[in-house]
Amino acid sequence: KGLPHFAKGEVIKGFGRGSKELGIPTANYDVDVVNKLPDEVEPGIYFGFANIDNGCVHKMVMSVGWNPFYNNTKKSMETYVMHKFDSDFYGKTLKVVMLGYLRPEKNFASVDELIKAINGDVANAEIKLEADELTSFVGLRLFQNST
Ligand code: FMN
Repeated sequence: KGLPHFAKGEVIKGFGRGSKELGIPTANYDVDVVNKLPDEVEPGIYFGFANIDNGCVHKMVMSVGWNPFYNNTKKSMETYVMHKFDSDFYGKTLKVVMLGYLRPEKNFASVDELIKAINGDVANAEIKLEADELTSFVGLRLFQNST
């Protein structure tokens, strides 16, 4: 419900756990972008496409909610862009289109299990985003325009 959802905003610093603890760097949006998320887009893990500063469009997975494993107090949208980048994207513009829902956010007994779950999400997203009706989103004008 509420999909596809388009979002655009500057990447801000999260808690920095993504890259250090998990080895999975996530790009965080500020509250203004999070607040634009319609209520029918429930917390959970989503897949779609993303780009940075109008660059190449890559697959992405996004966690929406409160990260029960870390018990965050602020709702967040954390995007893992499925591509190897040389540097971080703080201050850059992240555009995303959320296309599908994978699972609810869960709590885990260990960081290892969280990492396993995220790797599973990436594998699922990889397959689902190959669907013909979704690949057309790669060419979206949103990703090219500098507006
Ligand atoms: N956090 C949870 O507590 N439970 C989850 O089920 C969960 N699933 C995630 C799935 C994906 C695909 C991603 C990218 C993140 C997920 N997270 C989940 C959030 C991570 O805990 C979070 O990205 C990490 O704490 C890094 O946060 P930071 O950027 O604020 O440091």
